[in-house]
Amino acid sequence: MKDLNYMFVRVHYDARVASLEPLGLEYIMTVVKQEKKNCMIFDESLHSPFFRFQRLVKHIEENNISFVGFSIISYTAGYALDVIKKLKKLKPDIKIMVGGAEVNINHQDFMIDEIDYVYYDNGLESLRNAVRHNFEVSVLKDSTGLAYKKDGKWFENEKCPPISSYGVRPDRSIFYENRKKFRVLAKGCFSLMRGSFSCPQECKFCVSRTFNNCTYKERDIDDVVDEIVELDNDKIFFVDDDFLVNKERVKAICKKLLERKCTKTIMIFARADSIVNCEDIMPLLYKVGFRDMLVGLEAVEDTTLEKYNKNSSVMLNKKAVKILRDNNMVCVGLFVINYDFKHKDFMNINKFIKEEKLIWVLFSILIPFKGTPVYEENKDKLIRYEYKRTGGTSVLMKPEHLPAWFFKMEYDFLYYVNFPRIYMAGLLGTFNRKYKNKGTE
Ligand code: B12
Ligand code: SF4
Repeated sequence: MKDLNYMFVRVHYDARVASLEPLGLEYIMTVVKQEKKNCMIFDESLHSPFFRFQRLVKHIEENNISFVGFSIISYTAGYALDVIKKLKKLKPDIKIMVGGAEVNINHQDFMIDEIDYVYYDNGLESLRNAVRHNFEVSVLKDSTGLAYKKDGKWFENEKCPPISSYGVRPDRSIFYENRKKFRVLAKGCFSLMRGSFSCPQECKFCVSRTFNNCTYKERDIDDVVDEIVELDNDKIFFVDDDFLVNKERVKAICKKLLERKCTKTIMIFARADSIVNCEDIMPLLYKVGFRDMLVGLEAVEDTTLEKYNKNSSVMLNKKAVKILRDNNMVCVGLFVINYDFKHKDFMNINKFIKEEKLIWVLFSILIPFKGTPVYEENKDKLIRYEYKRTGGTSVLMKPEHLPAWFFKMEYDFLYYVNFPRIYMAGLLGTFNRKYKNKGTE
């Protein structure tokens, strides 16, 4: 069979808060290139919002592409499926594959006529093997985490066991060529890194924990440190769900970064209880360059945290915020708006933000993602559950105490009250001035 020419697409997304490199596709690019095949990434968000489909087709034709892979998260799945259907109609010979977070969790939803391959494996070795053999059916039948068609009928394979490494480094050429276009609101240009897989906790609304067969695994410390040091950017954002899970490992990473005289600014996700557990090493983390932690505070009532099985408490949340404040680190408070909220609950969130002096905050209306316990508990109550409404800003269930329009208004109000402060911080350069690691401490 003739070699395929590959293009991997990230469809456009709402990049107002953050425009970030397509790390998942950068990993895939490495694997495909290592198999000596032509491969490119097409990131729609880097281009103008006009004539998107025409541009995609132009890129396919100009580069003689015969295989298109789409990266899909729930929020972008509806749009991606529309594009796929149009593309398959226009160019029936092109092979189409899908992968990404939503596909990983609900792969059967993508086993449709217009798609040829569905990829939901934990690692990338199965993909590598398929690429090496130009997707021959005889190879696909043993390819883990991959669904394919034979004689018009779908076949699906089990995922491989959990992984602790992709075994390769991401090909970041798209990032280096478009640095100016990748940035986080009010903070600047961050590179993404992954140091671990999945999360050991079991919050009922969360999809991240279901990745990697629900098994938390860590990458080798030296490998992580090497990547941090070698990366050509002074700001790094770890996408690990809780970077502070394993205190001894964090200490070892810090020690090695100090030895290597690394002076980068690092942003991470961290649970409140992990921050509290790491209180004594916060000065060390600061010294290394950890300046910014996104913390899933979720709620300001213990009863709500219990409903989510968050395994945390408001007291712990407050303690974590204080620890970060005392150590001169940014706490980005992530809040979830529950459908049982009354007016006072919205007000209490604002009160909490004020009292705890939080500058950076993000709010999401609870998304009952398919594949989570929250979805199972509420699937009969969902209103217009469509992919494009899973961005955290849509009302997907009837609020228990407020009319839906008023509930949405209360939610929007949280942004109106809190975002001017963040834009202001951006204008004043607060992040770089106060928090950036200047390597002098
Ligand atoms: C970075 C990030 C973002 C960025 C970039 C998003 C984007 N469109 O690319 C920003 C900040 C903009 C963002 C925004 C949002 N995000 Co986000 N985000 C992440 C995060 C933290 C890391 C993603 C990442 O880089 N992972 C590392 C790489 C290596 O993994 P990967 O991308 O999954 O790719 C691997 C595989 O999936 C696969 N793969 C990926 N694509 C493809 C394609 C093909 C063809 C193949 C074969 C394989 C393949 O290969 C890769 C290597 O194994 C994840 C959390 C997580 N744990 O992954 C959430 C996550 C993806 N986001 C999520 C959500 C819900 C959102 C938001 C709706 C915000 C919200 N309210 O929660 C918005 C919506 C986007 C928008 N604004 O338009 C969900 C998606 C849930 C779902 N069911 O799909 C996640 C999983 C977080 C969560 N636990 O809820 N996000
Ligand atoms: S701690 Fe965060 S990543 Fe882990 S299960 Fe809970 S919400 Fe998901």
